[in-house]
Amino acid sequence: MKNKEARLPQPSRRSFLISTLPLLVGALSIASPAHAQEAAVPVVVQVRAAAHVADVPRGHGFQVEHSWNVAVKGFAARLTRQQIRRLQADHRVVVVEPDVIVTTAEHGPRRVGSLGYAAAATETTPTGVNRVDAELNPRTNCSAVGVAIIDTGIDLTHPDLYVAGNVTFVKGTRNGSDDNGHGTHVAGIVGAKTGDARGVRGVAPNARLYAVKVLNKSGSGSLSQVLSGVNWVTQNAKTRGIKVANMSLGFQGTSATLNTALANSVAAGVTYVVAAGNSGADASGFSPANSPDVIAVSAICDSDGACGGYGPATGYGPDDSFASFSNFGATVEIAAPGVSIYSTYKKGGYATMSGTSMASPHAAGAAAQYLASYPMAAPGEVGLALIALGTSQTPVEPTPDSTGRLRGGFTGDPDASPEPLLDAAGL
Ligand SMILES: [Ca+2]
Ligand SMILES: [Ca+2]
Ligand SMILES: [Ca+2]
Repeated sequence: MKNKEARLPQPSRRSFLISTLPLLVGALSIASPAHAQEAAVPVVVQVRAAAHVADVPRGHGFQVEHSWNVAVKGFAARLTRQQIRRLQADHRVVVVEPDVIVTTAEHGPRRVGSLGYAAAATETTPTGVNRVDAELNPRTNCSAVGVAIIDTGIDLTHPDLYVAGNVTFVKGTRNGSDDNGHGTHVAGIVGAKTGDARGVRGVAPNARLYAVKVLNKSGSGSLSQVLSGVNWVTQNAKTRGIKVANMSLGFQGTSATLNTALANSVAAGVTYVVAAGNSGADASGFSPANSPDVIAVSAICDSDGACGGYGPATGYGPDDSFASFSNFGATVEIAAPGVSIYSTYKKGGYATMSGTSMASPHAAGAAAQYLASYPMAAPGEVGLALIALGTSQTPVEPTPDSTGRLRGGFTGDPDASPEPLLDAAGL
C-alpha cells in the first residue's frame, strides 16, 4: 500500500529513546586486529526461503540464540568478524544485520492513577476514544477479532481486558505478563471492555488480545526478539484468528529481515499498525514505521476529547495540533491522539501516558472494528478504509459531515503529506 520509491532512508536528527547499537560495519571497523578473534557482536542472519535454517549455522562454531521459520527464515547469534564474513559468503545467506536495540515509543512522564483490582464505580470514556468518536460506533463487542500486542506483555488478569493468549521471548520471564506497564496501556486503548462499570473503554471493546512479550521490564528489547514476535504472530494467525498486530516500538534505521518478516506476515492476513516514533523527525528513518507493509501512525495533542481546538494546551502543543515529539513524513498513513491518554496499566491499574505508542493502538482498535464488520478484508484494504474514513486535517473548526456529526481536523502537521485523523464511528 506504500510506494517503495518514496521511502529511501533519510538522515534523522535524533534517535529513539535509547541509542541503537553501532551499525555492524562501524562495529567491525573499530575492532582492532588483536581483538578480532574474540570480539563478537549480536547479529541477525536472514537465510533464503529455500534453505533449511538449522543447516546454515552447522560447522561455523557458534550458538544460535533465536531462529525463525515462518514469517522469515533466519537466526540470531553473537558472531566474530571472521564468522560474519564466512556467512556472508554462504550462498544460502541473504543478509547479516546488526541485532539492534528496540524500545517502546513512549514519551514523557507517566501518571499512575490507581493500582489494584478494585473496580472504579463508573466507566470513563478516555479523551482519545472520544476524539476519534469510537464511543459512537454501535459495536461494543469485538471478541471475534484477535489483536496481538507485540510489546512488554499485558496484565494477563486485568478485569478490563480480554486476554486470550500469551507468549514471551524475554529471557528470565515465564509468560507474557507485563512487568513494565506499557503493553497493558496499549492493550487497553485497543480493546478495554465497555458496559462493565469499570475503568475505561477501548476503541474496539472486548477485542481478543494476545500478549506477545518482546520487550523487558525497562521497555527494551532487540530486533531478534521483535522478529520472534512477528514469527509467532504469523504462525498463530490462522489458528487463533489474529487479524491485527500493534507495535508501539521501534529503532532508528531499517532492517531488511524485519521488512521481509512483516511483508510475509501481512501476506498471511495480519494488519500491522505501528508507532511513527517520537524523534520529531521523518519516520522514513525509523523501523518498523518505514516498512512498506504497515500502517504507521503519528500523534496529535487533544486535551478535551472534542474537535475544534477549544481545549487547554498540552505540554506538546495546543489542543488539536500535531504533537511536537511525533515523527512525520510521507511514510505516515494516519494520525491519532497520543498525548495524556488514560488507559489500563499493570497490576490491575490505570495510568496516563503519552507517545506515538498511544496513537498506534487507537488505529489498531479501529482496524479491529473494521475487521469485525468485514472479516475477509485484506490488510491493504483495512489501511485504505481507515484513511478513506478518516477526518481531513482541515477544517479544524467543528463541521457537520453528511450524517450531521461534527468533525474537525488538526493544525501543525510539519510536512507536505497531510495524513487524515483517525475516525472510528463508522467502521
Ligand atoms: Ca471498562
Ligand atoms: Ca480537542
Ligand atoms: Ca504529515
